[in-house]
Amino acid sequence: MMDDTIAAVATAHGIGSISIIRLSGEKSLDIALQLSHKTNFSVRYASLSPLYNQDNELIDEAIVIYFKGPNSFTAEDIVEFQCHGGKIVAEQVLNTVLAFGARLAEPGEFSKRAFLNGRIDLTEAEAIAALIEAKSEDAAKILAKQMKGELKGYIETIRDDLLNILAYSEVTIDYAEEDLPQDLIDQILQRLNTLSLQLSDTLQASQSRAGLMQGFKVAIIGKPNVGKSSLLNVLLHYKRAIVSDIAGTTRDTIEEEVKIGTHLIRMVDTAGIREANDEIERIGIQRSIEAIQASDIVIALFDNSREYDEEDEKILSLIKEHKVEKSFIILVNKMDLESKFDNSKIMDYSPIELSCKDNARELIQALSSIMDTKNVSDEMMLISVRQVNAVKQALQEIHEAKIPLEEQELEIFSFHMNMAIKDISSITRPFEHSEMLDKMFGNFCLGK
Ligand SMILES: Nc1nc2c(ncn2[C@@H]2O[C@H](COP(=O)(O)OP(=O)(O)OP(=O)(O)O)[C@@H](O)[C@H]2O)c(=O)[nH]1
Ligand SMILES: [Mg+2]
Repeated sequence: MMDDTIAAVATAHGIGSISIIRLSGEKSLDIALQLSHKTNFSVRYASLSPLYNQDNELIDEAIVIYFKGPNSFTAEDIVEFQCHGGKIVAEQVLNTVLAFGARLAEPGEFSKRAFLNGRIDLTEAEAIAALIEAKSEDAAKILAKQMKGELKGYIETIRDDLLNILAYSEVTIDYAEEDLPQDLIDQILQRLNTLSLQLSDTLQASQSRAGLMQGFKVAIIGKPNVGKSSLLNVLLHYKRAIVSDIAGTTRDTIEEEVKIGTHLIRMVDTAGIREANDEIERIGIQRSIEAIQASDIVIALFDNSREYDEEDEKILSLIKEHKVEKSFIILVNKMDLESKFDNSKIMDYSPIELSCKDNARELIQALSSIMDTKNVSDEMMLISVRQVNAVKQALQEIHEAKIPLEEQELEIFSFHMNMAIKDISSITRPFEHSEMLDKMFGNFCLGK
Protein backbone atom coordinates (compact mmCIF):
# COMPACT_ATOMS: atom_id res chain seq x y z
CA MET A 1 0.00 0.00 0.00
CA MET A 2 2.90 2.34 0.71
CA ASP A 3 3.94 1.83 -2.92
CA ASP A 4 0.96 3.87 -4.03
CA THR A 5 1.39 7.50 -4.85
CA ILE A 6 -1.29 9.39 -2.95
CA ALA A 7 -2.91 12.73 -3.71
CA ALA A 8 -5.23 15.18 -2.01
CA VAL A 9 -6.27 18.81 -1.93
CA ALA A 10 -4.53 20.07 1.21
CA THR A 11 -6.25 23.43 1.53
CA ALA A 12 -9.80 24.01 2.85
CA HIS A 13 -12.67 23.67 0.42
CA GLY A 14 -14.19 26.83 -0.94
CA ILE A 15 -12.95 30.08 -2.40
CA GLY A 16 -9.46 31.21 -1.45
CA SER A 17 -6.57 32.78 -3.25
CA ILE A 18 -4.52 29.56 -3.36
CA SER A 19 -5.34 25.86 -3.39
CA ILE A 20 -2.61 23.32 -2.71
CA ILE A 21 -2.69 19.83 -4.17
CA ARG A 22 -0.24 17.43 -2.67
CA LEU A 23 1.30 14.23 -4.01
CA SER A 24 3.41 11.73 -2.08
CA GLY A 25 5.06 8.56 -3.33
CA GLU A 26 7.34 7.12 -5.97
CA LYS A 27 5.46 8.46 -8.97
CA SER A 28 5.10 12.03 -7.70
CA LEU A 29 7.81 13.54 -9.86
CA ASP A 30 6.73 11.59 -12.94
CA ILE A 31 3.14 12.73 -12.57
CA ALA A 32 4.24 16.34 -12.09
CA LEU A 33 6.34 16.16 -15.25
CA GLN A 34 3.36 14.82 -17.20
CA LEU A 35 1.10 17.61 -15.95
CA SER A 36 3.60 20.37 -16.68
CA HIS A 37 5.07 19.01 -19.92
CA LYS A 38 8.51 19.58 -18.38
CA THR A 39 11.55 17.33 -18.21
CA ASN A 40 12.64 18.11 -14.67
CA PHE A 41 11.99 20.08 -11.48
CA SER A 42 14.80 21.30 -9.25
CA VAL A 43 14.56 20.03 -5.68
CA ARG A 44 12.94 22.47 -3.21
CA TYR A 45 12.70 25.17 -5.83
CA ALA A 46 9.47 27.07 -6.53
CA SER A 47 8.93 26.82 -10.28
CA LEU A 48 6.16 28.60 -12.11
CA SER A 49 4.67 26.18 -14.58
CA PRO A 50 1.58 25.66 -16.71
CA LEU A 51 -0.45 22.55 -15.84
CA TYR A 52 -2.31 20.51 -18.48
CA ASN A 53 -4.90 17.79 -18.09
CA GLN A 54 -4.67 14.38 -19.76
CA ASP A 55 -6.21 15.85 -22.93
CA ASN A 56 -3.44 18.47 -23.03
CA GLU A 57 -5.81 21.28 -22.19
CA LEU A 58 -4.41 24.06 -20.00
CA ILE A 59 -5.86 23.96 -16.47
CA ASP A 60 -3.87 26.63 -14.65
CA GLU A 61 -0.49 28.15 -14.15
CA ALA A 62 0.86 27.08 -10.76
CA ILE A 63 3.87 27.08 -8.46
CA VAL A 64 5.30 23.58 -8.35
CA ILE A 65 7.64 22.47 -5.58
CA TYR A 66 9.40 19.12 -5.58
CA PHE A 67 10.67 17.68 -2.27
CA LYS A 68 12.89 14.69 -2.84
CA GLY A 69 12.58 11.89 -0.27
CA PRO A 70 13.73 11.26 2.38
CA ASN A 71 13.94 15.01 2.97
CA SER A 72 10.21 15.59 2.97
CA PHE A 73 7.30 15.45 5.40
CA THR A 74 6.49 11.83 4.52
CA ALA A 75 10.12 10.85 3.76
CA GLU A 76 8.86 10.01 0.25
CA ASP A 77 9.01 12.13 -2.90
CA ILE A 78 6.44 14.90 -2.54
CA VAL A 79 5.20 17.39 -5.11
CA GLU A 80 3.02 20.35 -4.19
CA PHE A 81 1.03 22.32 -6.73
CA GLN A 82 0.03 25.79 -5.57
CA CYS A 83 -2.82 26.63 -7.90
CA HIS A 84 -5.18 29.52 -8.14
CA GLY A 85 -7.90 29.20 -5.51
CA GLY A 86 -11.35 27.85 -6.00
CA LYS A 87 -12.80 24.39 -6.16
CA ILE A 88 -12.79 23.91 -9.93
CA VAL A 89 -9.08 24.34 -10.59
CA ALA A 90 -8.12 22.23 -7.57
CA GLU A 91 -10.50 19.47 -8.64
CA GLN A 92 -9.17 19.48 -12.18
CA VAL A 93 -5.56 19.19 -11.00
CA LEU A 94 -6.57 16.43 -8.59
CA ASN A 95 -8.48 14.52 -11.28
CA THR A 96 -5.53 14.79 -13.62
CA VAL A 97 -2.99 13.44 -11.11
CA LEU A 98 -5.41 10.59 -10.41
CA ALA A 99 -5.67 9.91 -14.15
CA PHE A 100 -1.85 9.81 -14.30
CA GLY A 101 -1.70 7.06 -11.68
CA ALA A 102 -2.03 8.60 -8.22
CA ARG A 103 -4.64 7.38 -5.75
CA LEU A 104 -6.86 9.61 -3.59
CA ALA A 105 -5.34 9.79 -0.09
CA GLU A 106 -7.30 8.72 2.97
CA PRO A 107 -7.74 11.38 5.69
CA GLY A 108 -4.46 11.64 7.62
CA GLU A 109 -2.59 9.38 5.20
CA PHE A 110 0.29 11.83 4.64
CA SER A 111 0.88 12.00 8.41
CA LYS A 112 0.50 8.25 8.69
CA ARG A 113 3.24 7.77 6.11
CA ALA A 114 5.41 10.28 7.96
CA PHE A 115 4.92 8.11 11.05
CA LEU A 116 5.46 4.76 9.33
CA ASN A 117 8.61 6.10 7.68
CA GLY A 118 9.94 7.27 11.04
CA ARG A 119 9.77 11.01 10.37
CA ILE A 120 7.49 11.72 13.33
CA ASP A 121 6.24 9.77 16.33
CA LEU A 122 2.60 9.55 17.41
CA THR A 123 2.74 12.47 19.86
CA GLU A 124 4.07 14.68 17.10
CA ALA A 125 1.37 13.45 14.69
CA GLU A 126 -1.36 14.11 17.26
CA ALA A 127 0.02 17.57 17.93
CA ILE A 128 -0.12 18.40 14.21
CA ALA A 129 -3.76 17.28 14.00
CA ALA A 130 -4.70 19.17 17.15
CA LEU A 131 -2.85 22.31 16.14
CA ILE A 132 -5.05 22.57 13.07
CA GLU A 133 -8.08 22.66 15.37
CA ALA A 134 -6.50 24.60 18.24
CA LYS A 135 -9.05 26.54 20.29
CA SER A 136 -6.72 29.14 21.78
CA GLU A 137 -3.34 30.74 21.40
CA ASP A 138 -2.18 29.00 24.59
CA ALA A 139 -3.22 25.61 23.25
CA ALA A 140 -1.47 26.36 19.97
CA LYS A 141 1.76 27.18 21.83
CA ILE A 142 1.70 23.90 23.76
CA LEU A 143 0.93 21.95 20.58
CA ALA A 144 3.66 23.65 18.59
CA LYS A 145 6.18 22.50 21.20
CA GLN A 146 4.79 18.96 21.12
CA MET A 147 4.99 18.96 17.35
CA LYS A 148 8.70 19.60 17.84
CA GLY A 149 9.02 16.58 20.11
CA GLU A 150 8.60 17.94 23.65
CA LEU A 151 6.12 15.29 24.80
CA LYS A 152 8.05 12.62 22.94
CA GLY A 153 11.19 13.51 24.89
CA TYR A 154 9.33 13.44 28.21
CA ILE A 155 7.75 10.05 27.48
CA GLU A 156 11.05 8.58 26.32
CA THR A 157 12.75 9.66 29.54
CA ILE A 158 10.05 7.89 31.56
CA ARG A 159 10.36 4.78 29.46
CA ASP A 160 14.13 4.80 29.91
CA ASP A 161 13.68 5.09 33.68
CA LEU A 162 11.33 2.11 33.69
CA LEU A 163 13.72 0.10 31.52
CA ASN A 164 16.63 0.96 33.82
CA ILE A 165 14.73 -0.15 36.89
CA LEU A 166 13.77 -3.38 35.17
CA ALA A 167 17.28 -4.04 33.86
CA TYR A 168 18.80 -3.28 37.26
CA SER A 169 16.46 -5.62 39.07
CA GLU A 170 16.84 -8.36 36.47
CA VAL A 171 20.62 -8.32 36.67
CA THR A 172 20.38 -8.56 40.40
CA ILE A 173 17.79 -11.33 40.17
CA ASP A 174 20.08 -13.34 37.90
CA TYR A 175 22.97 -13.16 40.32
CA ALA A 176 21.08 -13.50 43.55
CA GLU A 177 21.10 -17.00 44.95
CA GLU A 178 18.49 -16.15 47.50
CA ASP A 179 16.01 -13.37 48.05
CA LEU A 180 16.79 -9.81 47.04
CA PRO A 181 18.16 -7.81 49.96
CA GLN A 182 15.58 -5.52 51.55
CA ASP A 183 17.54 -2.32 50.96
CA LEU A 184 17.58 -3.06 47.23
CA ILE A 185 13.83 -3.64 47.19
CA ASP A 186 13.32 -0.37 49.06
CA GLN A 187 15.47 1.43 46.56
CA ILE A 188 13.48 0.10 43.58
CA LEU A 189 10.20 0.90 45.31
CA GLN A 190 11.33 4.43 45.86
CA ARG A 191 12.25 4.90 42.22
CA LEU A 192 8.88 3.50 41.17
CA ASN A 193 7.08 5.83 43.55
CA THR A 194 8.90 8.82 42.11
CA LEU A 195 7.89 7.81 38.60
CA SER A 196 4.27 7.19 39.62
CA LEU A 197 4.12 10.61 41.20
CA GLN A 198 5.49 12.26 38.11
CA LEU A 199 3.00 10.46 35.85
CA SER A 200 0.08 11.22 38.19
CA ASP A 201 0.98 14.89 38.18
CA THR A 202 1.02 14.93 34.39
CA LEU A 203 -2.29 13.11 34.28
CA GLN A 204 -3.88 15.54 36.70
CA ALA A 205 -2.51 18.60 34.95
CA SER A 206 -3.80 17.27 31.64
CA GLN A 207 -7.26 16.56 32.96
CA SER A 208 -7.66 19.87 34.72
CA ARG A 209 -6.62 21.67 31.54
CA ALA A 210 -8.64 19.57 29.13
CA GLY A 211 -10.77 22.64 28.34
CA LEU A 212 -7.69 24.39 27.02
CA MET A 213 -7.27 21.77 24.32
CA GLN A 214 -10.86 20.93 23.50
CA GLY A 215 -12.12 24.47 23.95
CA PHE A 216 -13.74 25.58 27.22
CA LYS A 217 -17.42 24.95 27.58
CA VAL A 218 -19.30 27.54 29.61
CA ALA A 219 -22.86 27.04 30.86
CA ILE A 220 -25.18 29.89 31.89
CA ILE A 221 -27.66 28.89 34.58
CA GLY A 222 -30.22 30.73 36.71
CA LYS A 223 -33.91 30.86 37.45
CA PRO A 224 -36.33 31.92 34.70
CA ASN A 225 -36.18 35.52 33.55
CA VAL A 226 -32.88 36.50 35.25
CA GLY A 227 -31.32 37.41 31.90
CA LYS A 228 -29.41 34.30 30.80
CA SER A 229 -30.32 34.66 27.15
CA SER A 230 -29.67 38.41 27.32
CA LEU A 231 -26.19 37.63 28.62
CA LEU A 232 -25.54 35.15 25.83
CA ASN A 233 -26.58 37.74 23.27
CA VAL A 234 -24.28 40.37 24.77
CA LEU A 235 -21.32 37.98 24.62
CA LEU A 236 -22.13 36.99 21.04
CA HIS A 237 -22.74 40.59 19.98
CA TYR A 238 -25.96 39.64 18.25
CA LYS A 239 -29.48 38.60 19.19
CA ARG A 240 -29.07 34.84 18.99
CA ALA A 241 -31.49 33.81 21.73
CA ILE A 242 -35.03 35.05 22.17
CA VAL A 243 -35.28 37.37 25.13
CA SER A 244 -38.61 38.24 26.73
CA ASP A 245 -40.07 39.15 30.08
CA ILE A 246 -42.03 35.92 30.10
CA ALA A 247 -40.45 33.38 32.44
CA GLY A 248 -39.57 30.18 30.65
CA THR A 249 -38.79 31.78 27.30
CA THR A 250 -35.82 29.51 26.62
CA ARG A 251 -36.98 25.93 26.57
CA ASP A 252 -34.21 24.28 24.67
CA THR A 253 -30.45 24.42 25.17
CA ILE A 254 -28.73 26.93 22.89
CA GLU A 255 -25.06 26.45 22.12
CA GLU A 256 -22.79 28.94 20.33
CA GLU A 257 -19.08 29.45 19.81
CA VAL A 258 -17.59 32.78 20.85
CA LYS A 259 -14.10 34.21 21.24
CA ILE A 260 -13.25 35.52 24.71
CA GLY A 261 -9.75 36.99 24.88
CA THR A 262 -7.50 34.47 23.16
CA HIS A 263 -9.91 31.55 23.68
CA LEU A 264 -12.56 30.10 21.42
CA ILE A 265 -15.23 28.82 23.81
CA ARG A 266 -18.67 27.21 23.60
CA MET A 267 -21.40 29.07 25.46
CA VAL A 268 -24.48 27.15 26.52
CA ASP A 269 -27.69 29.01 27.39
CA THR A 270 -30.10 26.86 29.35
CA ALA A 271 -33.73 26.91 30.34
CA GLY A 272 -34.31 28.54 33.74
CA ILE A 273 -34.32 26.16 36.67
CA ARG A 274 -37.56 25.98 38.59
CA GLU A 275 -39.84 23.52 40.23
CA ALA A 276 -41.49 21.93 37.25
CA ASN A 277 -45.16 21.36 36.85
CA ASP A 278 -45.29 20.72 33.14
CA GLU A 279 -43.38 18.12 31.18
CA ILE A 280 -41.48 20.47 28.85
CA GLU A 281 -40.20 22.54 31.77
CA ARG A 282 -38.98 19.42 33.48
CA ILE A 283 -36.96 18.44 30.45
CA GLY A 284 -35.52 21.97 30.46
CA ILE A 285 -34.35 21.62 34.03
CA GLN A 286 -32.75 18.32 33.27
CA ARG A 287 -30.89 20.01 30.42
CA SER A 288 -29.48 22.67 32.75
CA ILE A 289 -28.16 20.02 35.07
CA GLU A 290 -26.62 18.20 32.12
CA ALA A 291 -25.14 21.47 30.86
CA ILE A 292 -23.40 21.96 34.22
CA GLN A 293 -22.01 18.46 34.10
CA ALA A 294 -20.76 18.88 30.55
CA SER A 295 -19.11 22.27 31.10
CA ASP A 296 -15.80 23.47 32.51
CA ILE A 297 -17.05 26.82 33.75
CA VAL A 298 -20.53 27.71 35.00
CA ILE A 299 -21.97 31.22 35.10
CA ALA A 300 -24.79 31.39 37.66
CA LEU A 301 -27.12 34.37 37.47
CA PHE A 302 -29.21 36.01 40.19
CA ASP A 303 -31.73 38.82 39.73
CA ASN A 304 -31.15 42.05 41.66
CA SER A 305 -34.71 43.24 41.06
CA ARG A 306 -36.41 40.26 42.68
CA GLU A 307 -36.24 38.73 46.13
CA TYR A 308 -34.10 35.70 46.81
CA ASP A 309 -36.47 32.72 46.49
CA GLU A 310 -36.70 28.94 46.31
CA GLU A 311 -35.55 28.89 42.71
CA ASP A 312 -32.39 30.80 43.62
CA GLU A 313 -31.97 28.37 46.49
CA LYS A 314 -31.97 25.56 43.96
CA ILE A 315 -29.26 27.25 41.90
CA LEU A 316 -27.22 27.77 45.04
CA SER A 317 -27.50 24.11 45.94
CA LEU A 318 -26.25 23.16 42.47
CA ILE A 319 -23.28 25.50 42.94
CA LYS A 320 -22.49 23.86 46.28
CA GLU A 321 -22.83 20.43 44.76
CA HIS A 322 -20.40 21.06 41.90
CA LYS A 323 -18.07 23.76 43.21
CA VAL A 324 -15.16 21.37 43.68
CA GLU A 325 -14.91 20.11 40.13
CA LYS A 326 -16.18 23.17 38.19
CA SER A 327 -15.21 26.81 38.14
CA PHE A 328 -18.15 29.08 38.98
CA ILE A 329 -18.74 32.75 38.26
CA ILE A 330 -21.62 34.22 40.25
CA LEU A 331 -23.40 37.23 38.76
CA VAL A 332 -26.08 39.50 40.14
CA ASN A 333 -27.80 40.91 37.08
CA LYS A 334 -30.15 43.87 36.50
CA MET A 335 -28.23 46.23 38.79
CA ASP A 336 -29.89 49.11 36.92
CA LEU A 337 -33.16 48.23 38.64
CA GLU A 338 -34.13 48.83 42.24
CA SER A 339 -32.57 46.25 44.54
CA LYS A 340 -34.73 43.65 46.24
CA PHE A 341 -32.19 40.86 46.31
CA ASP A 342 -30.52 39.69 49.51
CA ASN A 343 -26.83 39.54 48.60
CA SER A 344 -25.78 37.94 51.88
CA LYS A 345 -26.91 34.52 50.66
CA ILE A 346 -24.25 34.42 47.98
CA MET A 347 -21.55 36.61 49.56
CA ASP A 348 -19.26 33.57 49.98
CA TYR A 349 -18.89 33.36 46.23
CA SER A 350 -17.74 36.96 45.64
CA PRO A 351 -20.48 37.83 43.16
CA ILE A 352 -19.98 40.25 40.29
CA GLU A 353 -22.72 42.85 40.02
CA LEU A 354 -23.68 44.02 36.56
CA SER A 355 -26.41 44.93 34.19
CA CYS A 356 -25.88 42.65 31.26
CA LYS A 357 -28.10 44.82 29.10
CA ASP A 358 -25.32 47.42 29.22
CA ASN A 359 -22.13 45.43 29.09
CA ALA A 360 -20.41 42.32 30.38
CA ARG A 361 -16.90 43.67 30.73
CA GLU A 362 -16.31 42.40 34.26
CA LEU A 363 -17.63 38.98 33.35
CA ILE A 364 -15.35 38.76 30.34
CA GLN A 365 -12.40 39.60 32.58
CA ALA A 366 -13.39 36.95 35.10
CA LEU A 367 -13.80 34.36 32.37
CA SER A 368 -10.46 35.21 30.81
CA SER A 369 -8.65 34.97 34.10
CA ILE A 370 -10.11 31.53 34.84
CA MET A 371 -9.10 30.25 31.42
CA ASP A 372 -5.67 31.83 31.57
CA THR A 373 -4.74 30.52 35.02
CA LYS A 374 -5.30 27.00 33.75
CA ASN A 375 -2.05 27.16 31.86
CA VAL A 376 0.35 29.36 33.80
CA SER A 377 2.37 26.35 34.82
CA ASP A 378 4.66 24.85 32.26
CA GLU A 379 3.90 21.25 33.13
CA MET A 380 3.87 18.63 30.45
CA MET A 381 0.39 17.77 29.27
CA LEU A 382 -1.27 14.90 27.45
CA ILE A 383 -3.51 16.01 24.63
CA SER A 384 -5.54 12.98 23.61
CA VAL A 385 -7.74 10.37 25.25
CA ARG A 386 -5.38 7.79 23.79
CA GLN A 387 -2.41 9.27 25.63
CA VAL A 388 -4.37 9.67 28.87
CA ASN A 389 -5.50 6.03 28.79
CA ALA A 390 -1.97 4.80 28.15
CA VAL A 391 -0.65 6.70 31.16
CA LYS A 392 -3.51 5.44 33.35
CA GLN A 393 -2.75 1.86 32.36
CA ALA A 394 0.97 2.31 32.95
CA LEU A 395 0.27 3.71 36.42
CA GLN A 396 -1.90 0.71 37.18
CA GLU A 397 0.84 -1.70 36.07
CA ILE A 398 3.49 0.11 38.12
CA HIS A 399 1.18 -0.13 41.10
CA GLU A 400 0.68 -3.85 40.51
CA ALA A 401 4.40 -4.41 40.14
CA LYS A 402 5.12 -3.17 43.65
CA ILE A 403 3.25 -5.88 45.53
CA PRO A 404 5.07 -8.92 44.03
CA LEU A 405 8.36 -7.05 44.44
CA GLU A 406 7.80 -6.75 48.15
CA GLU A 407 6.88 -10.42 48.28
CA GLN A 408 9.93 -11.51 46.27
CA GLU A 409 7.81 -12.81 43.40
CA LEU A 410 10.19 -11.37 40.91
CA GLU A 411 8.79 -12.88 37.75
CA ILE A 412 5.40 -11.31 38.36
CA PHE A 413 7.16 -8.05 39.13
CA SER A 414 8.98 -8.23 35.77
CA PHE A 415 5.74 -9.03 33.99
CA HIS A 416 4.00 -5.89 35.26
CA MET A 417 7.06 -3.77 34.60
CA ASN A 418 7.11 -4.97 31.02
CA MET A 419 3.44 -4.14 30.66
CA ALA A 420 4.07 -0.65 32.04
CA ILE A 421 6.90 -0.14 29.55
CA LYS A 422 4.65 -1.31 26.75
CA ASP A 423 1.89 1.12 27.78
CA ILE A 424 4.30 4.05 27.97
CA SER A 425 5.91 3.13 24.64
CA SER A 426 2.51 3.04 22.98
CA ILE A 427 2.25 6.81 23.46
CA THR A 428 5.04 7.45 21.01
CA ARG A 429 5.45 4.19 19.13
CA PRO A 430 3.05 1.29 19.66
CA PHE A 431 4.17 -2.33 19.33
CA GLU A 432 1.28 -3.72 17.37
CA HIS A 433 -0.42 -0.88 15.65
CA SER A 434 -2.34 -1.21 12.42
CA GLU A 435 -5.91 -1.00 13.75
CA MET A 436 -5.13 1.72 16.24
CA LEU A 437 -3.27 3.73 13.62
CA ASP A 438 -6.14 3.54 11.16
CA LYS A 439 -8.44 4.84 13.85
CA MET A 440 -6.15 7.63 14.92
CA PHE A 441 -5.09 8.93 11.53
CA GLY A 442 -8.66 8.53 10.24
CA ASN A 443 -9.60 11.55 12.38
CA PHE A 444 -7.13 13.80 10.57
CA CYS A 445 -8.00 16.32 7.89
CA LEU A 446 -7.83 15.20 4.31
CA GLY A 447 -4.51 16.17 2.76
CA LYS A 448 -2.68 16.20 6.10
N1 LIG B 1 -33.49 46.14 33.42
C1 LIG B 1 -32.82 45.08 32.98
N2 LIG B 1 -33.49 44.10 32.36
C2 LIG B 1 -32.81 43.02 31.93
C3 LIG B 1 -31.42 42.90 32.13
N3 LIG B 1 -31.02 41.71 31.60
C4 LIG B 1 -32.15 41.14 31.08
N4 LIG B 1 -33.23 41.92 31.29
C5 LIG B 1 -34.62 41.63 30.89
O1 LIG B 1 -35.08 40.50 31.62
C6 LIG B 1 -36.02 39.78 30.84
C7 LIG B 1 -35.63 38.32 30.77
O2 LIG B 1 -34.43 38.18 30.02
P1 LIG B 1 -34.00 36.82 29.33
O3 LIG B 1 -32.62 37.04 28.84
O4 LIG B 1 -35.03 36.34 28.40
O5 LIG B 1 -33.98 35.87 30.60
P2 LIG B 1 -33.67 34.30 30.69
O6 LIG B 1 -32.93 34.09 31.95
O7 LIG B 1 -33.07 33.82 29.45
O8 LIG B 1 -35.13 33.71 30.87
P3 LIG B 1 -35.68 32.24 30.53
O9 LIG B 1 -35.23 31.90 29.16
O10 LIG B 1 -37.15 32.43 30.61
O11 LIG B 1 -35.17 31.33 31.57
C8 LIG B 1 -36.08 40.46 29.48
O12 LIG B 1 -37.19 41.28 29.44
C9 LIG B 1 -34.78 41.25 29.45
O13 LIG B 1 -34.90 42.36 28.62
C10 LIG B 1 -30.74 43.96 32.79
O14 LIG B 1 -29.52 43.95 33.01
N5 LIG B 1 -31.49 45.02 33.20
MG1 LIG C 1 -33.65 32.48 28.09
